[in-house]
Amino acid sequence: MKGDIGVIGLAVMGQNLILNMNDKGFKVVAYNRTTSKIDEFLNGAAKNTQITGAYSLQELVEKLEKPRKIMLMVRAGSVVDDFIAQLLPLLDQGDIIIDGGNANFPDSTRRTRELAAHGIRFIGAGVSGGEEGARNGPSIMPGGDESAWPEIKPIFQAIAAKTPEGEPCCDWVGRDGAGHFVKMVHNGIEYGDMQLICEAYQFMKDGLGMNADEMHQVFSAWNQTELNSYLIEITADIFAYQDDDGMPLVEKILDTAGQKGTGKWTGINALDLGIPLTLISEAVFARCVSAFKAQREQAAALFDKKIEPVEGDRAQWLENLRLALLASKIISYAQGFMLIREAGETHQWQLDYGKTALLWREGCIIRSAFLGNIRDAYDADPDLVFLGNDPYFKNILQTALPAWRKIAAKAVESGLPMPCMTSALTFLDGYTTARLPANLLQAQRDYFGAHTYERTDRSRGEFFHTNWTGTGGNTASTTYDV
Ligand code: NBP
Repeated sequence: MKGDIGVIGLAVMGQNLILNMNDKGFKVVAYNRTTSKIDEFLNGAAKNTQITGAYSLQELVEKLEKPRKIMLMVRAGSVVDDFIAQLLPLLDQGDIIIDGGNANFPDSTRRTRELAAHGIRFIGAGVSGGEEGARNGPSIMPGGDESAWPEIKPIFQAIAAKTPEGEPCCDWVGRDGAGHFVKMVHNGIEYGDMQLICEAYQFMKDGLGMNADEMHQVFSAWNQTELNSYLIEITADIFAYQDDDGMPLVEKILDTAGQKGTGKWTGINALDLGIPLTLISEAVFARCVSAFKAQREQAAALFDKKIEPVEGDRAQWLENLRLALLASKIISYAQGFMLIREAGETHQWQLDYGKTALLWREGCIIRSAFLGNIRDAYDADPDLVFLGNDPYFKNILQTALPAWRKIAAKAVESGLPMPCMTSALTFLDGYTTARLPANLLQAQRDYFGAHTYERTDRSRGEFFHTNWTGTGGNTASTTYDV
């Protein structure tokens, strides 16, 4: 009997995906560059299963049913291109290569096109959920050559996480790099969600003077509200975790955050596409600031920095904080979906926003009840340009606004850094302001650079230049949008 699918890469993700596929009745052939890991796997976690091994790519190809499906779960980047180059001479027309790693989406676009020229179908599939997701049901975001989707759909939808209604958190996203693009935005949103929780934590700890046990109680309670999500749940757990000496472990962890680049890619894409992805970008920068540990310590001493305690009714502050967190989270997702919309239109991916929210509903790090509401919002209005315009989300934002402003103001007053909650509020204030001061900005641009402006009393598209000083000329610069 030949294998249904081959998986290359036996690190944490590959092994767990293979075991998941085996559980669902698929015959998997496993390969790894360091072949000793194949034996370790077959004699270990894969013992007494249908999983078989291949000790060369030639053997792997021979052991697979046609059209062959080969999934790469290896380090992203050149390793993927190297494997593709080695596989190419061994494959037949119509065979399928899937990259399940964290590829940058332009690479998936390039690979789809390069492989299509050789008659090989390429799928770039974002996989989220880490080790636990891979084993028990990840969120999978496939894009690339759509003709390959029906071939891999039964396997991918079987192993994927399921929503409470039983729908798989895996469906076709779009052609070329669309799957990896959506995975990238997912990771960006993850950066935002995590930073928002961290800002709430600092407000509680340094502002309200709460201890780990109290914060455990608050996050556990918040997890029973609209904030119900995996990240809030694990945050509650983290506060309950004690080191050997009985002290909360979290307080012994160095406050410098790492990052692997997907948040940065999301921010870069937003700038390229002209989308105000302020919250996720602030979350990336917050990690950058955290990395300046030695500089921060020096500056803290130099400025004699103190955080003023937050006085008043603690329960009321905590409810304000919960609402500020929820409202900020809505803005983060609203901005993320603005980016997805713009990219979809730019690359003509024909994305389905509601379906995208459903892909993240379970299985991944940002999984939450909230994503079900986003899906409902796009089901009600597939052309929704701003998530906050949906009645459900608008109602939360409007209800939360007074509390959110109090939290932002108190944080500024107390010296508590709160880049994401405050920038989210500023974004909403800007987005809901019909007349911004950009008229002055246009005047400045025209004054120094003859960049021209449009007038409120003339139709759009008519451009004017003024000789502001009487000494400049009347020649305007070329009109362009940036
Ligand atoms: P790693 O990203 O650590 O990659 C390990 C695999 O890559 C091993 O099979 C290793 O083979 C192979 N590899 C490396 Br490294 N360099 C190679 C080379 N020069 N030539 C051939 N093979 C090479 O594994 P992972 O953490 O399981 O992640 C797999 C993919 O999934 C990555 O793209 C990752 O970004 C993505 N991802 C990871 C997670 C997670 O939580 N870990 C979540 C979601 C997505 P060897 O055994 O011979 O060294």
